[in-house]
Amino acid sequence: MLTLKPLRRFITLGQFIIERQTDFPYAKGELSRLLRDIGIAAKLVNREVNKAGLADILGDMGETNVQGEDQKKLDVYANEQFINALRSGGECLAVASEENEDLIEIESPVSQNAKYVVCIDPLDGSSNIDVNVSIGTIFSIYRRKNDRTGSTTIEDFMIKGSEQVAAGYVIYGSSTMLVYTTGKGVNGFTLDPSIGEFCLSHPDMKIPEEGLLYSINEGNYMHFPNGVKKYIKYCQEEDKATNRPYSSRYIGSLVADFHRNMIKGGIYIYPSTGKSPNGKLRLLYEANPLAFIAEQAGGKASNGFDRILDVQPESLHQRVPLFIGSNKMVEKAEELMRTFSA
Ligand code: AHM
Ligand code: MG
Repeated sequence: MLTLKPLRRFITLGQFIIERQTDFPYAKGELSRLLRDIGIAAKLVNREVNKAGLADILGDMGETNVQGEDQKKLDVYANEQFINALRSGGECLAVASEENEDLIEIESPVSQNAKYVVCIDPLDGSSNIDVNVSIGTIFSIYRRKNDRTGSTTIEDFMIKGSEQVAAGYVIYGSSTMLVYTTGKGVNGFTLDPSIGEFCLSHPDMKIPEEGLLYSINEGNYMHFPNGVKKYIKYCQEEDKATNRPYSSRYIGSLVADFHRNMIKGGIYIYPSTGKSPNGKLRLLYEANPLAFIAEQAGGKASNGFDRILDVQPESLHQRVPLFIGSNKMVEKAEELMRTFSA
């Protein structure tokens, strides 16, 4: 008699979201649908990202000079896809995007009862597109305060990161992954191109407490605060007990640097520099969502002194210094910041 081996069950993103729906405080399926909409847009963006290098030979960018124009178009394309998905999904009231100066209010008949606002960097690290290096999407979801009615304003976005209800990123890399949290741990899904589904591949992700990698653009060294200079020296010093020197790894694509450090253990730093006193990265759609994920995975995210998730936003495109990754490494960097850069 033929005995069938039990099939290993694979779980798609859609199934997982539905199974976990009861974890959410409001459990009416709205947040699940919002996450599903983001997953769908991510697949469309992934399809175009994978074709980026073909733009020249296929000529699908028309008569424009593809160099430079091409990567810009992919940014715009990603922005449009995410906004369209959120608009037609009906669960989102307004979007703050890196690509748009002002917030985008969603006025659609299906969004009358929407309760969520979304912050998004549709295609981060886009200068890496034309050299075929990983790029990403980062998103953050808030529930609008109950007592507010009428049109959405900037006020609806001036909420501390600690109040995010969900956050995630998509990495378009050697494979494409979607990683997200709703405050109950972090789960990662890899896109299986043969079936076009994100499948659970990294359940309950954890950042190692300690790591051996540090990621920072050392070209800006001269302009770093003293605390950061001391931390870099600390990473480079020889010490067998703590496995130093650490290795330096910097892709220049935040999602990719963060993702690698989350899996292997490490720290990513974009500090203030002489030129930009608040660093380069944006609080609402870069630092906050990754900080939420880092904490949910057992790591830490700081501006060098304080928890990122406690920073009060004051504008949509506000910048913030970012120290993020393995708990012990961020703690050490904070200690040196307090001692040498307070
Ligand atoms: P972007 O939003 O314009 O793409 O800029 C953000 C990117 C991050 O992905 C990356 O970590 C950082 O900028 C790299 O900046 P730098 O080239 O100054 O090191
Ligand atoms: Mg960005």
